Amino acid sequence: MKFNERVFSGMQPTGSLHLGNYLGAILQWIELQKTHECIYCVVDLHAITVWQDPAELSRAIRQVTATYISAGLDPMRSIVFNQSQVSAHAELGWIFNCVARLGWLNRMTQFKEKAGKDRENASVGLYAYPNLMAADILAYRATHVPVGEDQKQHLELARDIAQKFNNDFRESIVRVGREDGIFFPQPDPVITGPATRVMSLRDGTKKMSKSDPSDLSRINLTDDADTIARKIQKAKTDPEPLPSEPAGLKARPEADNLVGIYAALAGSSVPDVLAEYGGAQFSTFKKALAERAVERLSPIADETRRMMQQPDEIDRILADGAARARAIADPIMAEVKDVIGLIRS
Ligand code: AQP
Repeated sequence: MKFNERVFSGMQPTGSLHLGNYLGAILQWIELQKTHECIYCVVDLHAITVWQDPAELSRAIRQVTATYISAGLDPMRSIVFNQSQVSAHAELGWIFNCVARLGWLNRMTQFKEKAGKDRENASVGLYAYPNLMAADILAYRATHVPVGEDQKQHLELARDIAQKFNNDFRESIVRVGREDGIFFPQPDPVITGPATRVMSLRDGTKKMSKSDPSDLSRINLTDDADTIARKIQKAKTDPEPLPSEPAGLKARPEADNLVGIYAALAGSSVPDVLAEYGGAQFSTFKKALAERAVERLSPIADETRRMMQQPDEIDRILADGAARARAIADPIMAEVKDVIGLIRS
């Protein structure tokens, strides 16, 4: 069966969204909503795989929602909601815990990074996180998932889960009326943002991340103009001037990262940026980069702050999105239960 194209993606309310989230994912989300049916989720059930302060979690769910909309997502056109309001995610997540194999999850590098040395003390949820992510996508039979580079492995796992479910239940899938025996599509990652892997401003070999203890490592989408400029000014660099060709960025991770960010923000390319700034000192380049970043990002921060003054309006948007999401996911979940042989009311 040919599945209709449908886009799903989400972000965790584990802190303020940052430049990596914006360039790696949100910009594609905005493009895709012009041409596709899109479902954009605040994945709060993923957030609680590590400890979250309850009051801060509620605030972060609203703030991520406000940032999505301030950055350009249209909640009338796209479905915008938080994951825990739609029970299909948790239900299908459990079913996928029973489909996925331990060996598959043992290979997930993000779990290894996030659990670190204290693996025995990590939550079971953190380990099973990729199964819930597969459920997020497949509860809507989504076919396209715009993400940053770091999510590629999880997407491959989602494809494996879809395939195994289709194989394990083939006869039953045919019995419920799907003659080709294919129940779930194999979702495709869309990793085409202007900067699919934005690195930390303090260490060009580490991904820019919400959970980095140093706030100087990232530009938050809620930072004001002065903070953005200060963080760029303090960004780690090396003593050499900028090269004139991309080959000169090799083995210079911090320079590579800053030039990539500039190109992405300016809608230009790395060779063009180097043609303009080759030979320049970082002090000059950082000033230009800060101007670009402030011009692009501070309107998002201003609008997010304005929206956060009206939490009831944000909650209304989330409730409306959740109702529209349930209208898609609930019939699919009913069919999943029929396929598995679970009795439903
Ligand atoms: N540095 C990055 N560069 C490009 N894309 C990125 N993404 C995240 N960081 C970068 C993309 O943003 C989307 C949402 O990510 P998430 O909120 O689900 O969590 P994450 O990937 O784990 O991001 P963080 O910032 O590192 O969060 P914490 O620290 O809480 O784990 C995804 O599409 C991701 O690829």
